[in-house]
Amino acid sequence: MPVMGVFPRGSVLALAAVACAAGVASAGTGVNLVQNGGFEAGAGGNGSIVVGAPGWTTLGFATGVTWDTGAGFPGPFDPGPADRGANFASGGPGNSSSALAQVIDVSGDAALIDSGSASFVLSGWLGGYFNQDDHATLGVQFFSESSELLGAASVVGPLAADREGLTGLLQRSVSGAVPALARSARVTLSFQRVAGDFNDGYADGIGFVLRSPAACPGDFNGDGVVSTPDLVIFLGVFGQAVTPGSAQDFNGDGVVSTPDLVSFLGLFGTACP
Ligand SMILES: [Ca+2]
Ligand SMILES: [Ca+2]
Ligand SMILES: [Ca+2]
Ligand SMILES: [Ca+2]
Repeated sequence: MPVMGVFPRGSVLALAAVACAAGVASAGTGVNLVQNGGFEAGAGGNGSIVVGAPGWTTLGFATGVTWDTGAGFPGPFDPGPADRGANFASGGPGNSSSALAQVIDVSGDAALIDSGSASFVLSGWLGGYFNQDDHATLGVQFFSESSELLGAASVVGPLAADREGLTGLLQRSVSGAVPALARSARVTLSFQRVAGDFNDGYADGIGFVLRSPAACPGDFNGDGVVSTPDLVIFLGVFGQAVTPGSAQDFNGDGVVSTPDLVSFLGLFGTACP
């Protein structure tokens, strides 16, 4: 956004430091392991005040902003997630580079990961302002027990041309294999300013999902068969936006819809191996 108010520098730094607790989520497959991926856990700010984001380590002036801030920020009717809630994250005022990061403990899935068959889907709604190329980049790094970097992946959010010059957020994702011996995954949202004073990299709806090909697809309640209770669970999220890679989102497009129903019905009545 082009205009910002007075920036209370001292208090901002103190608040950003307080928000630095590293997030640790319990591991599991088919569910979003990101803590506060929608930035709804804390009150968003108005862009001029840096409030950080609970669950995320704040590097620089990255901060949550409310969707109803106005003043050039993306609003409730601009491109963005259907379930956008009250807040999104931005790069923050008066800086060219900032980030939010959290560490996810995946040691609970060590056996699956070390078998070499675990995969991941990292996703998020990323965006920017008007005709500026300010943008957000979403990445993940995998570390061993001894903090050795084992692998990484990232996806760059849309630039102005990709957004057709519109202020807003578009969904992006990257997927791949989880390296054997990985015990933690560090998810980082980096915000880069290219134009103006405000760092208008924006993000919302961040997801990191582990997937296991050996699991029994369609058996959402884990009782070994794909049957009516699983159908009830499926219908409970039908038509909804979900984190790409969630168990009910068979084709990984971030919404539970007819193609997923076709996949589910193809499994209905089967027993798990
Ligand atoms: Ca949100
Ligand atoms: Ca800007
Ligand atoms: Ca079942
Ligand atoms: Ca789907």
